[in-house]
Amino acid sequence: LPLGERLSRRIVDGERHGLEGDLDEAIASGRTALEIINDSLLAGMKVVGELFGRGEMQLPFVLTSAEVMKTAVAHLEPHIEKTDDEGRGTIVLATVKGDVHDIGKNLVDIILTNNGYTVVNLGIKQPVSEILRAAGEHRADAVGMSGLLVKSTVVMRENLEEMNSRGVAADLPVLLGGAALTRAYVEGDLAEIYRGEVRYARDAFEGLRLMDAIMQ
Ligand code: B1M
Repeated sequence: LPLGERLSRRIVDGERHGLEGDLDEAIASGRTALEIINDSLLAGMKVVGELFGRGEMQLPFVLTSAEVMKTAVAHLEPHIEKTDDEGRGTIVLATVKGDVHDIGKNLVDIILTNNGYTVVNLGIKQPVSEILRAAGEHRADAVGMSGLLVKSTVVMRENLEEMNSRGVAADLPVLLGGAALTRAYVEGDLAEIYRGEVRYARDAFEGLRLMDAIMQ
């Protein structure tokens, strides 16, 4: 198999043996770390999601694929382009209550951190109380919530309502991302509810663009 397809295949098969060698070869061939992540690794994760969704892959194998994905991203991280800027702003980032998916959130962390933002990454299954506590403690310029489950879209709405009732919305722009969300839901329905700014980020790069806009 060509190298790109081999890397996708490694994610689907959860095959870690020889992974680092293939990643080094891809870098040496002139592909950037982000191209490798976007074109090969995420393509593999997409197949995993489709197989799982069709009942053709069992959960433990999905978990193994996710672990190989994380190993690959960690191996590539030193190669990801970095700006010299620092202190461009602070964002508190979390996967919402009830949701364990964190690969996308951690990519957002890497992209923002490498572009000069301070990211307070709280991890997974975070209740809104914890997110707001951290936002206060770190004087965050924005809050980013990730969630991949359909029920996480409901949790996000409840979180925004809680932020309204605590009176913090006007000062706390919110970025939302994750596979179960749509732009129409976030920038239509949720924007109507939230008494501050709430925006949808399709991917980590849109998260960066939105953060840049917030800080302007
Ligand atoms: Co789960 N899972 N999973 N899973 N899983 C999905 C989400 C699912 C769509 C699979 C499917 O059925 N086809 C489905 C959800 C269905 C639904 O809600 N309607 C599902 C399910 C059902 C479940 C369980 C309930 C299964 C079970 O237990 N029976 C369970 C949930 C547990 C829980 O959360 N309470 C579960 C568990 C798991 C694993 C633990 C095995 C593993 C996660 C491991 C981990 O993250 N550490 C896992 C995985 C890997 C997936 C799929 C296959 C892949 C997700 C992924 O990492 N994608 C997923 C299928 C899919 O998404 N279609 C699936 C790659 C990642 C880079 O993409 O996170 O979307 P993503 O991030 C993108 C953008 O969305 C965006 O940027 C990234 C790209 O640049 N983005 C942001 C994300 N967050 C952002 C935040 C931002 C900005 C952009 O700003 C704040």
